[in-house]
Amino acid sequence: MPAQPAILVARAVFPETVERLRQHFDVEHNPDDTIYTKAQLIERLRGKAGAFTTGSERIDAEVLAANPQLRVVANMAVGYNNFDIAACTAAGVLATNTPDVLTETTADFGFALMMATARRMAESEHFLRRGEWTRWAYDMFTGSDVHGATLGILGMGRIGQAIARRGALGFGMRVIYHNRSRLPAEQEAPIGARYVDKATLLREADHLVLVLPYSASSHHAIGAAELAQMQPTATLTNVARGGIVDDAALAAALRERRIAAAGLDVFEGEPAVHPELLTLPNVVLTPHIASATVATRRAMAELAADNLIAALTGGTPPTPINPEVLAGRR
Ligand code: 8YV
Repeated sequence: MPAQPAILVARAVFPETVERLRQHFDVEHNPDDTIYTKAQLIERLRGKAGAFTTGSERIDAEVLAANPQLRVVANMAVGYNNFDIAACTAAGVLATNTPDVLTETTADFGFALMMATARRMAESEHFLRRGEWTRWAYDMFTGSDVHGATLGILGMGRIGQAIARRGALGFGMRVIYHNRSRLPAEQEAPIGARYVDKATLLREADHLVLVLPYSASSHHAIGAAELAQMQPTATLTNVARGGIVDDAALAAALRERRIAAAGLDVFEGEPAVHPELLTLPNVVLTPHIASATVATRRAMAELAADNLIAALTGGTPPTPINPEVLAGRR
């Protein structure tokens, strides 16, 4: 029997997924869940035809040049800012991600984080746990309404639209959005979404939610200048990527109450968190868990495995990022 292709599963993942991959490949996996340095990643990839990666593995020209035998990198994430796609394509390496399977779960979490931020749920819970709740007061933890408010979405892709649906159809919110391109009218109509320029979005949103991909052009899309355009009563929620928000500028705006509150699931330089954010009461902080339900993480792992298996066994990978690589192989 010919030897099976070798692959690296770069982070710990469901044992069932590793078992499934073993039916097709000679698998090196990482049950200790070590986060590899670049040198370690290069070393582990030696002789591997494929890699199962997560956001913590950066696949760039150097990693690819050191491993010319590599044919596919399958990310267990919809975001792929950890991949240099141009370098992958130039090296003839197929890159894949996991869209769709996490859309609704991530939208649930984005909406929940926005609500927790508007209604001060974390701050009031901490107050209660500290034993400071001794009586009712008319203005105790008064926040801002979500129902009927203006929901602003920056980045109206699949997840942005799913959050907009929740706001419009479930909470009677007025939806405004800004995106690289405007949605077709038939997608705007059911949720009454109005396309606006970025300045209008910043000025009019009561609750601004960020759901855009991270790239050089979205780096610090929300910085001091943008925060200054928001209403002092507004909230900001980020379930996209760290680096889209200038966390130091956000901490200053929250400290000076130039915006009311923020909800953050992602951070610049995570898992490190800007130290001032940790000291502020008006920010809800979660550790990059928007896609974290058991069912969705399983679906993400399975889709990454589907891509890897198809790419290395002559099938059609379901969710390629650079399908031109496949066309070039035929
Ligand atoms: C992942 C995510 O958990 O899919 C994404 O883009 O941010 C999360 O769902 C994370 O990237 C780990 O790969």
